[in-house]
Amino acid sequence: MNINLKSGAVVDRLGNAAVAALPASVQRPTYDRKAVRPGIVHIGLGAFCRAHVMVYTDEVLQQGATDWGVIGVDLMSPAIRDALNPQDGLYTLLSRDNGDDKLRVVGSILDVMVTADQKQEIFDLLMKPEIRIVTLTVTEKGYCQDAATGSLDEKNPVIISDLANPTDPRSVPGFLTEALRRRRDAGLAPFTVLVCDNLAQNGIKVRKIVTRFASLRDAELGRYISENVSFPCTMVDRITPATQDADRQSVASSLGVTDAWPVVTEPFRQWVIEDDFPLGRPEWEKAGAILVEDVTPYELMKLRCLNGSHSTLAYLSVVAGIETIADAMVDEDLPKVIRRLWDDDLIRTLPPVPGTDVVAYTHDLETRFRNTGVRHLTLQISWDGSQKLPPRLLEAASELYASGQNPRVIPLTVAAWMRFLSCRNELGQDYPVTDPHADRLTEIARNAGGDAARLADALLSVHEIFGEELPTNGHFRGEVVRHLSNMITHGVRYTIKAFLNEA
Ligand code: CS2
Repeated sequence: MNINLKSGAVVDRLGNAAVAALPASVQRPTYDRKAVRPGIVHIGLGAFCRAHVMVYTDEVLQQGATDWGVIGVDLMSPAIRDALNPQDGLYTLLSRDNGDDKLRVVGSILDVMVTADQKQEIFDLLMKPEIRIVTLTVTEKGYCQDAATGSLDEKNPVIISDLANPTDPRSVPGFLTEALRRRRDAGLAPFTVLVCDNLAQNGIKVRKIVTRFASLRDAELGRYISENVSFPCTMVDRITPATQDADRQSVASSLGVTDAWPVVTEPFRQWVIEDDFPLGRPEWEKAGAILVEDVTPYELMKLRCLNGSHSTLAYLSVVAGIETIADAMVDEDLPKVIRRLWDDDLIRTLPPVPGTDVVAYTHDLETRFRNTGVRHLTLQISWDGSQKLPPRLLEAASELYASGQNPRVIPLTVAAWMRFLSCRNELGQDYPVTDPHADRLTEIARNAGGDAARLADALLSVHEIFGEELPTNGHFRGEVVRHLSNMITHGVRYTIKAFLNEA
C-alpha cells in the first residue's frame, strides 16, 4: 500500500503528508490542523469515542473553531498512542450501512499520551488554563463504582492504593481528583468533567464518586469539588464494535495507505448534552449535538431500550452460539424477545422524551441492529455484565415492582446471564467471561453444579449487582429460577419458545 505524493515522495501510512493524496471519495479535514490548539483532554481513546466525541469535535474544527483540539490520554496501555502518534493523530472512520461504506479521516486528536510513562506531563497539561474540558470514555467499570448503588467502590484495590498514594493515582477517580487539586492549589478554575459512558445520570454519578474519593482523601477537597466542578450529564449513542484485522485491511485498500487503528461504525449517531460548561465548550450543536437542560429522559430511553436489548440479545446469543447482533436479528425468535422487552417492560418505565416517539425509536433500533455491515460480536457486548445489568435493566425492574407491575422479560435476561457464566455454549464451545467480578461469578456458577435455584440464589445475593431489595422479591426470584431451570434442562432456544408462547 502506498500513495505517490506530488513531490515524488511515496508514503505508506496515514498521516498529514498522506491526506491531500487520498482518494477523492474519502472525507478529510481541510482545516489547518497545525493552527488548532488543545482545549480538551480525553481519557480512554477506545473505538467508541473515536466514532463519536472526536467526530463531532472534528466537525466543529472543520467549521472554523481553532481552540478545541483534543489530547488523548490512555490510563492503561501505550497501544493507541503507538498507533496514532506516528499518524499525526489521524485515523479513519469507516461508516457502514449494510453494504454501503463511507470513509472519513478524522483530525481532532492532536496527540496521545499514556500515564504509564507520561504521568507528570499529563498533569502539566491539565494545569494549562486552555484545557477547559476533560471528556471520558473508560467504560462503566472504569469509574470504580459499586454498580448497584452507583457510589464509589471503596473496597476496590486500586482505590485503596490511590488513597494511600494520592499524588500518583492509577484510577479514574484518583486521577481526576489529583488534577483538580493541582488546579485548585494553583488558583486555576476547574475543568468541566464530561462523562460519555453508559451510566444512568452519568454526570451526577461520577460527581458523587469523585467527590467521595476526594473526601476520603481530604474533606475540604471533597467539598471544593462538589461545590465547584461541573459534571454535565450526557447521552452518547453510536454502535461501534472493536476493530478487527479485516477492517484494517479493508480500510487500507480503500485509502491506499495503512491505518494502524481505524474504527468501524454505523451511520447513525446521537449526542444529547446537558449545557453546563462554566469555561465554555465547542459549538457541538453545529455538528448536530442536542444541548438540553435535562438529559435524563433521553438517557433512560437509550440505556434501557438500546443497551438493555443489546444485553438481552448478547446473553441469549452467546449461550445459543450466535456470533453477532445482526445474526441474532435474523433468528426466528430473538427479535420477538426484544420486541416484548420494549413493549412489555421498558417503554412503560420511561418518562416522555421531548420530540421523540419512543415506539418509533425501538423500530429504528431494530433496523440498526440488522445492519450487516457492523459485525458487533455478542461476546463483546457480554463483557462486564455486573456493571451493565443494573443501569440497563435491573433499575427498570425495580421501578416496575415499585409501581405494582411485574417485569416479564427482564428475569429472562437475568437467567440468560446466569447461564452464560458457565463459560460453555450449547454447541459445546468454551468462551471467556470478561467482567471485573469474573472470578467470583464463574466460581459461583461452577459451585452450583447445574442446580438452577442454587445458582440463582447465590448470584442474586451479589449485592454489588442486585442491591438489597430485588433479590427479596418473590416474583423476580421465581421467574429467574423458572427460566434458568428451563435453560439448564432444555436449552435456551426451548426456553425462549416456551416464553414466547406464554400469553
Ligand atoms: C453495547 C454498547 O457493548 C455494549 O454493551 O451495548 O457499546 C452500545 O453499542 C453503545 O452504547 C451504542 O451507543
